[in-house]
Amino acid sequence: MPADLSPIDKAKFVAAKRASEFVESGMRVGLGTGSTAAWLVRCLGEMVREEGLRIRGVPTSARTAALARDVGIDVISLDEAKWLDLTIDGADEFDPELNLIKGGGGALLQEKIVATASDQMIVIADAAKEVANLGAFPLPVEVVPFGWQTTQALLSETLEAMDVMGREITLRMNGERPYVTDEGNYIVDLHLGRIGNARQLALILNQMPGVVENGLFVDICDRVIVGHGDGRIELR
Ligand code: ABF
Repeated sequence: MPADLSPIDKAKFVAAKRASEFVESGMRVGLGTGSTAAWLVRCLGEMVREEGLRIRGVPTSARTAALARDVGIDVISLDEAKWLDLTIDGADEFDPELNLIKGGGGALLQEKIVATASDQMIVIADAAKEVANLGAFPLPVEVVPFGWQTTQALLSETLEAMDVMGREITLRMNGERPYVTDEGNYIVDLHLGRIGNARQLALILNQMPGVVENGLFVDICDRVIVGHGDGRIELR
């Protein structure tokens, strides 16, 4: 374990390290985005360099692709891989049914495509990500820039009739400009407070014109590895 890690980084590292033990030579592995997933990429890179691990990695963002190449992982596209044996990624929240909110890192579209194209998805997370109900973390929704304010207004109308507490919708910014995803889209964050029915909300959101994808991962995650600041890990 790297020296001088803060408790939160130690929690992320131990979860990532445990997840790396599920990776075997010959696998096509989806590589997540975010600080916890970055620890996984570093762990796998060390296994490639020190133990001769042979894997092909499919990144879920340009920044993960750059890190994976830096540490010596053979990076291929999802089209080259066609299907994945395992995807390991972070999350912003997970509930008792292992439903997730993801996208705080702005990579939800590629993350959901890659996770869905995998035999198994493992989430690695520090303990603070575990919640009884999803929704305290603002739900990211990827929208096309064309008419995004109209899309925002339609989303607002839809939320009026939904089982949610809050209805504020904010455009994610990068300084003075809108944040732009790897696909050139915008992200709006839905400040819902509590989501009563994640499955229903996910379906309704994706039917709306202008919406590309949402950060609710329902029935996709198979296992969560929870890391704690004292080095303990738990499996869900
Ligand atoms: C990524 O990891 C995103 O979907 C999610 O928002 C983020 C969590 O970031 P971190 O691991 O830095 O807490 O998969």
